[in-house]
Order: sequence, then C-alpha cells, then structure tokens
Amino acid sequence: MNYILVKLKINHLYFLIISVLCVTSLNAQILLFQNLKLSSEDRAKAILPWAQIPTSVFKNQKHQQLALETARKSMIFFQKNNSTLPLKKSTRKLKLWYNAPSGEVWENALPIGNGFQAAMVYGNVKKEIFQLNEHTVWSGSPNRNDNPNALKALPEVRKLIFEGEYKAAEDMANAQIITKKSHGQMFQPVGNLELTFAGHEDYSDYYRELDIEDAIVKTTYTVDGVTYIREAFTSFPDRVMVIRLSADKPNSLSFNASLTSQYEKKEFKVNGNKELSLWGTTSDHEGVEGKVEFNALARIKTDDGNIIHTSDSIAIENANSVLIFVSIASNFNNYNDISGDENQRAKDYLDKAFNKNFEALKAAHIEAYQKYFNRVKLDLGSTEASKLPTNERLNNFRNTEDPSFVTLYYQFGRYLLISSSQPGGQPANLQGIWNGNMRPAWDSKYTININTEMNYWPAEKTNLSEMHEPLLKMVMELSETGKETAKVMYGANGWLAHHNTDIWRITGPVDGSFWGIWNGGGGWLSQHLWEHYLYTGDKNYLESVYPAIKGAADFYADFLVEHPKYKWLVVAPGNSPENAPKEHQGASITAGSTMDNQLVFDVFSVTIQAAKALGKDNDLIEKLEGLKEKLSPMHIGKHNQLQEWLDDVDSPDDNHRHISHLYGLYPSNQISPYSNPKLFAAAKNTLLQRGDVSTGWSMGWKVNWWAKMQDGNHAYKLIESQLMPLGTVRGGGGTYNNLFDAHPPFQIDGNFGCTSGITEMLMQSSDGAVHLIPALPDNFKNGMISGLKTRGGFTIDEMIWENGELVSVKITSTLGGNLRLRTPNEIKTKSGKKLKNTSGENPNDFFVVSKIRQPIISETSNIQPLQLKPTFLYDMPTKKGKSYIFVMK
Ligand code: FUC
Repeated sequence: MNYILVKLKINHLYFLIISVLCVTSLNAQILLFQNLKLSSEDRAKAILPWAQIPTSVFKNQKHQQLALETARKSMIFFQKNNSTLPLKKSTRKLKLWYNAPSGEVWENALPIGNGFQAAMVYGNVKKEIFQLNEHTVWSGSPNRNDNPNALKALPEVRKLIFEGEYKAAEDMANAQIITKKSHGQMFQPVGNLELTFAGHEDYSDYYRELDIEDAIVKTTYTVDGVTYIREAFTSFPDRVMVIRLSADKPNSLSFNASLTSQYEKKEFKVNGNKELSLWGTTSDHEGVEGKVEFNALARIKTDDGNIIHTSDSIAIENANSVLIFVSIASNFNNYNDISGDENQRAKDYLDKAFNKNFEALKAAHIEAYQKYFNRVKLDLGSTEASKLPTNERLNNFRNTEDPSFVTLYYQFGRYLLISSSQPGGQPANLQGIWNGNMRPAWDSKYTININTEMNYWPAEKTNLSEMHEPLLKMVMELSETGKETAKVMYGANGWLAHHNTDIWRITGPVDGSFWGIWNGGGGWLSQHLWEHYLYTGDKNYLESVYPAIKGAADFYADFLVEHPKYKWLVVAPGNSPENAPKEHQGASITAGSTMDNQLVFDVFSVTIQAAKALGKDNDLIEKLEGLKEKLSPMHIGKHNQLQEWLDDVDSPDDNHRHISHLYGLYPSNQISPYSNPKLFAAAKNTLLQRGDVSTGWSMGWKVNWWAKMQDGNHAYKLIESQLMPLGTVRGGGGTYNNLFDAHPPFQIDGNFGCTSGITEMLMQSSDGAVHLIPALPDNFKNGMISGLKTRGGFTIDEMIWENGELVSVKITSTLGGNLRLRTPNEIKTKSGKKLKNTSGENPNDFFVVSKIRQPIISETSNIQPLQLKPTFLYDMPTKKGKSYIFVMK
C-alpha cells in the first residue's frame, strides 16, 4: 500500500511538472504511467486529487484546463489499451448527497414527487423549506384559443409562401392565424411548508441526500451535541408527503411550522391545534380567469412535547419525534371540468394516511416505487471518484473517470419520470412537476415541438411503460380539442395541435408566427400512441387509441396542398421548428419543411400499420399509400448535408439548437445506415455542422443522434458537455447541483433526453432488429445492464459486455415472434447452438420499417456512405414467455 502511495505521490509531482512545463506531453505521461506499472484504478486515484490542484498553481485557468484535459486523455488511453480494465463494480447506493444545505438556491434543493404531489426539499438547518407542487395547480380555467380568421386567410398565406414572399406570409399569419386569446397557461406552485428551528444557527456534521433507490430525502446535522434527522417522501400509495423529524436526545425537538403562498386569493387557517391549512385560487393569465382552487393541509402527529398554535402557525416544543403529513388537492376533474371539491379531497387523502405508522407508510412507499425503479439496473463500473459529494462529482466529471456518475444520472432520469408522471396524473411538463415560480419560464407548460415528446423517450425502453400513460391520455384529449381547431381554423377533418399545449388542452397557434405556425404537435404526439403498442403488443389498447392515430392522418390528408413548383404534396404553412434560413427573409414560415414531410410520412405509415394490425379500413390504407407517394423525398444538399428545407439554403455555420430534420434519424427511423446509407452520411454531416454545445435539451437529443450514428465516443462527449456545471461553457446548457438539466433555466427534457440517449448507446430496436451495444464509448468498455425493453415486447434480462464485446445476453420474449439480433461480435446460443446469419426483412410485424423514397441528391454533392463497424445479424424464433441466452462465440 505504502509503495503505491509513494508511487502516486511521485506520479502527482511528475504530472504537475510535466503539465505545467508542457501541457500536451501526453506521450511522456503515458510512458511515465507505463513505467510505474499502476493499475487503472490507481491511475484514477492519481488523477482525482490532481484534478483538484488550485488554479493558482497554473499560470491561468486555460492552462489548468489544458493540463486536466491531458491527464484525462491519458486515462482514456489506458482504458482503451488495457484489456483487463479493473474498474470496480458499483456497489454504492444510488444517491445524490451534499455536505451543505441549499441556502436560497432552488436548484440546490432535492426533488421528490409521486406524480400528483411534489416538493423541493432545501435541507436548510435553521429554516427548512418544502416548496410544494400539485399536478393540477395551473393558472386559468377551461378555455379554447382557436383563431377562426385563419380559414379565410389560408389561401393568401399559401400563395405568398409559394411566391417566396415569406416575410409577408409571416406578417399575415401573425395578424390572421396566431391566436388572439390565451398563449397557454402556467403550471404554478402551491406554496411552501416552512419549519423554523430557533437556535440552530451553529451546526456541525451536516449531511443531506436523495436516495433514488428508495425515493427518500434525508437531512442530518448536530447542534449542541444533539443529532437531528429529517426524512421526507411523497408516498406513491398514500398520495401524501410524509416528513419525520427526530433527535437523538429526548425532548430536543422544537420548531415552528407554517405554510406560505404567493397567490392573491388565499386563506390560511389552523384546524384544531395540529393542522395548518392553505386554501387558494390560481392566477388569471392572458385574459383567462384563474379558477383552479386548491387546498394544502399539513397535519402534525407527535406523542410528546407541547403543541401551541397561533392563527396561522403551529409551534412544537421539546418533542422527541414528530411526523408531518402534507396533503394537497384541487377542484380539477379534467380539462373541461373543475367542479371537484378540493377541501374534501385533501382531507380524505390525509385522513386515510394519518392513522398509519411511519414505518408502514415508508415500507409501502418504497415497495410501490421500487416496483418500477428496480426493473432496470446499470453497472458501468466505479472508481474512487464516486466517493465525493454529488456537486463535486459534477465539477470533476470532465476531468476524471467517474463512470458510476453516468449511471447515477441515468437512473436519476428514471427516478424523475416515476416521480413526475403516474397513471391518472398530468404528464411531466417542462419542469416535470417541480416549479417554484409564480410566472415560470415558458409557463412550465407543454412545448410539443420537441420538449414534451423528449420527456417520454425513456418511458418504454427503460421499462417504465406505465409512466407513459399520462402523456397518452393527454394525446387522446388533444385529439378531441384539436378536432374543432382543424375544422374552425383550416376546414379540415381529423385533429391537430400546434407547438404548445397546457392543462386545458389548447390546440391553437401561440407566441407568434415564427414559433407558432407549425401544426405538427398532434402528428408527433400521435406517434407515442403507436410506440406504446409496439412495446406492449396490446391490441385492445390499440383499438382504443386508433381513432386518434387515424384522426392525425385525416387532418394531413385534408390539409396537404400541392406545391406549384415541385408538385409534391406539402404542409403549408408550416415551419422547421424555430429556425429560419437567411434566404427566406428571416421568416420561418414555409412549405414542405423536411421535418413536416417526415412527420406526415410517419403519421400515414403508422395509420396504415395500425389499420392492418386491427384488420380494418382497407380503403383508408389505399388512400394513404397513394398520398405517401406524393410526399417529398428527403434531399441531400450542396454541403453534403440533409436539407432542412425544400430549397438548398442550409448554412453550414448554423448552430441552431433545433435540428428538427434529424427527427427522421431519431426518434423516427427513416434514416438508416443499412437501407439508405447516403442519407445516413448526410445526417452525420448535418450533426457535425450544427456542432455540439447548445441548450440542455438539444445536447440531450444529440446523445441520441450520435448513438444512432453508432459513434459512442461522440455520444459520450455530449454526455460530458451536458454533465458540466452550468456556466462552464459559454452559450451552452449544463447541469445544476441537484442534477436538474439546465436549458438554462431548468428544463427537465434534457434529463430525460440524456437517459434515453444512454439507452440508445446500449440498445436500439427501431431499425428492424434489436441492436445490442451499438454505440459503446471507450469509457464504457465493460458493463452490465438489465431490464431494458425493446419493440415487440422483448426484455433484455441481462446483458454483459467486456472490452467492447458482447459476452452474454439473456432475453425474455413476452409476445413471441421472431427475435432479430444485431451484434458487434459473433454469438451462439448458451447451449452451443450455432446461429445462422440472416438478411432481408424482419418477419416480426413490430419491427416493420416503412420504406422511404430515394433521396434527391444535389448535383454538387459528393456524399459517400460511411464505413461502419461490421455487425452480425441473427434470427431466433421465440415463444411467448420463454427466455433465450446467447453468449460470445
Ligand atoms: C422551445 C425551444 C426553447 C425552449 C422552449 C421551452 O421553444 O426552442 O429552447 O426549450 O421550447
């Protein structure tokens, strides 16, 4: 041991000297490491403290950064070249933990939630704050926001677009199509539960954590020799928040509890001597009267100590331990009905939970949570770096090897989905279910030109299918409200939604033409209805959602119009979300953007497949097949890029955060290296031209795209960029101390997008086969994952890889059917049976990939297919309920 320590010290010194003198001397460092013959783990140990050398030692921060980068590269070099990488298996519990309270910073606080009720827990010593949310507490009340003038203006707007008068078309759309009513309502906070502890100014041994294996927050500290412990969770089965406060010496617990709120219309009460009540009405917003009424109750339970109350607070004196139950409910029944009784509901939840004891409540909560959470396990190994507090790991991540930090972030995404999206509740909004602002950014509503869809990318494949339900229900509701919008605004059948919606399921166009004249929200969301079927194979479910899937197609069938120049059927007006080429006079309004074409293609293809699966609507199938033939194919432009618009006007210097035309690469499957390699190569050029650094969600999407590119190292680079403390990279997003993603500000889509992307690095099932470890970065050369789901209802019970090769995989077939595997190395069955290589179409209907038309390639393009690593393709017929084990050949 001493020998290693001495070597490590020498090592640091060498590192320091070498780096300061010559920051790029990678070879020298590699030589040094080789001579010292240290194991990878010891090397990790060596780099970790070294990464914390203060800036003052270096000439400037740039120097330090460069030196750290060099050290990191040498670590990666060793990992790449060391076949027996001895990274330790992760044994530590998955926790976010800190040595300091949150203070005033909301993004330091820790999120808990059960899909209905949620809290941000600050862990402050003297004044503890539980910032409270409830899923239906939104501004406004039932309303619609269609603009009926649109119908009359439509022909003229189209004419202007086709004549290239984009600015004039945009002006007209602003005047005649954009809503003159609500631009969407706000998801609002309830208020705070505040606990004030007199005399707790000076404390020691502070610690707080969020254990994402149990979904429980804990805070401990010591004052005057007494150790205090606070635990809190939002119970899944009991639908209330439970807080336990205790001290390790008798009669030491004294505090004052109160509820606070920022609403104009509110009322505080103390019921009896142990229950705080806050009643309120949400805000008016954009001409819509706030009519959601809510009631928050906090009831105290203690066997000892004194309880003293005033008119709006309760003081506890000299207790041993105290339980606080918090229940919140509103009058919201559905988007069209707010006649519920918030007071009765809040009381009912509370009464039911109140008589249960803490241990029973906690055990039931953990069991209900783990039913979902434990389905997926990921192990990418672990190093010493994982022993530090979460905020320090975040700070160090780029400069050290900390693979279990990726695991933590991955599982945190799953934790957030379980906590913010439960069957029967509202879908996760821009901030999930956590918002402390009365007027949050973008109203914390649903932006459906990417953000809401991204929230649900991890749902099916990370085995959280039930968590998809709130979104699927919202889509069904939008298919009702969006019907009137289709009729009134565009004279079309079916339904649509524009680029935003809210709890009232508005479907009219908002914000301004630049953003709002996009009618793909319904079409994109309808793909989620189909995706749920692809993973579950549930025909009854498919039957129940089919009208909405078909309705999305009906809308486009009516709305499409022939482009006078190209003769294709196009969406007009539409846009390529939130981007505009210079050549279009800076206006985004357009006809036939690539993303719109791809969306219509998917909506038609999925409707055809759904109708076939249900054995109905032959005429519709024929009609949609015919319409599909008339859609524009994709274009490869003069910069060898995938064109964003029908005309070749993309700028290779454009680094806009939306790369909407890559919808075709992910989440759709229209761009495949196997069936259209040139398009695939063009998509890569587009990705390279747009660059890496961007807003949080954009980087999250890029992880998925690079995974689809089968480039694990580039995907990892994006994870690194996302997992940087906010502010590290100018113009980019990042991550807050509580691991919330930063757009900035906080948006939860980036968390979910990255969890999805990490899954896509390890398994993909959208391109005709179950592709195992398609995009492993050098940092994840060894690992294990269990519990992922694929299309066609297969479960990856356990997959192990070593040195980048698939060692073994166990797969259970829940629906039967052909299992087509694509692997990086040859495999055989565990019993030694040879598998035959296969090709052609996968006979399993859940893996059908709709054929796209050949792309049109610019005469000045010299696009060439990419050289991908070879893979092996096998078919295994499976039986429902049976498991299959494959091992390396
Ligand atoms: C879209 C994005 C923004 C932001 C907002 C909520 O408008 O372009 O970056 O994420 O949604």
